[in-house]
Amino acid sequence: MWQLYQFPLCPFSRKLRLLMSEKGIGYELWRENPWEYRDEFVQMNAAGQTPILRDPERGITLVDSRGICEYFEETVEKSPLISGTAAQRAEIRRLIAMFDEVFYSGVTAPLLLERMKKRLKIDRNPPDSRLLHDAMRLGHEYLYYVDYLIDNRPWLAGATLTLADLTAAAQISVADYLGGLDWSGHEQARSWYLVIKSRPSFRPLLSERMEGIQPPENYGQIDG
Ligand SMILES: N[C@@H](CCC(=O)N[C@@H](CS)C(=O)NCC(=O)O)C(=O)O
Repeated sequence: MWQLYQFPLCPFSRKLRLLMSEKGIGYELWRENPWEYRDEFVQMNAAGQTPILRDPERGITLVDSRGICEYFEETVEKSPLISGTAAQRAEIRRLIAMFDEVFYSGVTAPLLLERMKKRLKIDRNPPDSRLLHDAMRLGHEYLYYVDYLIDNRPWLAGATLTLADLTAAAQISVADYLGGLDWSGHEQARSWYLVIKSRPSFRPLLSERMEGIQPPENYGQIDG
């Protein structure tokens, strides 16, 4: 059985959980707070980041969500999530990079800092309202971009559900948990997100809580 080292609000671990669940791959959750730099954890991943995926029986340790997702895409045929022509696969990967890199650094990471790490005293610096404001404004811009994509395609990267949808939804779900997204005026983005939230793969994420931090009331709702 795979062991996934993660904490509830790690968007990269969420993406991986969604992919594994869509592909029917079993795993158990192992709680890891990367900021504690546990010796065994840093030995597994010198970068000191979650997620890490481990199968002790087979002696396999995989690190970095993108590499791990590609590993399963190559080894598990069920529910392909990076498929189609080379151009279509490039589009899927473009959106994955956009949400994993730009959305994460501009929206999710500052929200995690201000609304998780500072509240839980993991980071002892004073609150920075400017940082929070900029992150929320950028989040709003991204919801416009999702509106635009969904105006033109059924799913973010094209005709079918792909890893681009799971990646975007994983990042967005963490920003939403932390109260960082204003959905008003984003009907297309909202309807896309509701469809993803309703999938069985998403349900366990929605019911999970980070200790000491409660999400807004509508975070777990799947009926609009
Ligand atoms: N490129 C990595 C990024 C992983 C990452 O940034 N993880 C964050 C948690 S969301 C982390 O472990 N940060 C270290 C910390 O918070 O101390 C991946 O895709 O797995």
